[in-house]
Amino acid sequence: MKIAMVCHPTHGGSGVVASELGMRLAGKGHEVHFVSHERPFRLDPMTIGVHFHRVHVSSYPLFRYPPYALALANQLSRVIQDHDIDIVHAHYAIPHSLAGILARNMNRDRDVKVVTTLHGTDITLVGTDPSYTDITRWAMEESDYVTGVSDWLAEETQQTLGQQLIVKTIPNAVDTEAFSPEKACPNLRQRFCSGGELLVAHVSNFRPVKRTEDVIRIFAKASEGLSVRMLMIGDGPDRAAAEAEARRLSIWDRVEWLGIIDDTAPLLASSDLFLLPSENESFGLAALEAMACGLPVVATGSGGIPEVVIEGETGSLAAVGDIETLARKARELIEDEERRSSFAGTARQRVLERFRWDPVIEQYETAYGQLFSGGS
Ligand code: GMT
Repeated sequence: MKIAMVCHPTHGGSGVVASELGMRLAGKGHEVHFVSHERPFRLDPMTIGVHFHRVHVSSYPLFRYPPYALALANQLSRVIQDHDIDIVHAHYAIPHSLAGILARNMNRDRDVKVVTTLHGTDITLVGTDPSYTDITRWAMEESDYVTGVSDWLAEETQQTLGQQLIVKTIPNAVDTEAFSPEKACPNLRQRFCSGGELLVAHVSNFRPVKRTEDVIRIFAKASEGLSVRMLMIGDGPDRAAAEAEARRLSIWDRVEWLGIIDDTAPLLASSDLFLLPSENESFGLAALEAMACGLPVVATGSGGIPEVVIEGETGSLAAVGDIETLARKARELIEDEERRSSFAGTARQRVLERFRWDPVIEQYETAYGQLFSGGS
């Protein structure tokens, strides 16, 4: 099939999932055209069968807000015509799904279908914002097929936008070779903890939903009196507040602020524990990548996280903002090497059994096929 893939190109789970999906579909003989304002960071330009089309957004004095969605729809329409596209697969509802629907409707003489994959904040934040609720609902109704990355997100979408919407759960997956305990790098460990301390890691875009200050508070409590260091990977609006919290709690010298890193696997695989105390995660791809590297995860049990992290088996869960419990559970894992290594093994095993790409690709291919065989 010929697929136009639309996604956010920046660091974030939805762009990663779209890129990995597109490259794997191309590997199975599909022709995949990515359409975005930048090349997605995980998209390998050398992949055979993958193409990239940049969206150019012109700015005019009358446009106080340059209309990206329209420039995207215009570029998508061109790609549909030039490459005889069968499916526009939009990752994230607004504006991607909407632009896909516009482009499809601009080409009514062709049989183009729109598949929308919901990733989380497109429903939980954007979809619940009164400025976007109605248009998000309309985009879902007009999509030919809607998927969500967890059962929780599928149900949340129905509750937010209407029970009549059909949302098929297709979970995220991870490259189990790229994210593997084998990526551990002794030099990295030495660089961050020359005295043989343990390493705790966090990866995110440091947005409010990630509760980055809680990461610091949990680490401070969990590591009190112990030889442990923290790797903060990523960047975003709450970094300054998290840095201030680290100073306030006098743990500044035990935290490394690494900024945005494209390949996090060596850092994760060289660490011992992962923290994800988010307000909400529809899925928690960052936790899945950590588990694939053999890390136990201490996280909030919010949203779709319990579909990924199993309490008492691959990690520990507690309520949002419950620093005491999250820190206690993290400390238990730091202090108990046997428990930590048992969780680490089970985490990797769970990823291999439930979150590999091959079956996920098949589910997307089945969805695509149903659209052209009259099924739904
Ligand atoms: O978490 C973010 O801020 C990034 C966001 C995105 O759209 O890239 O991540 C969402 O999609 C990921 C991939 O499906 C999920 O693993 C994340 O849980 C989800 N984020 C939230 O729901 C907050």
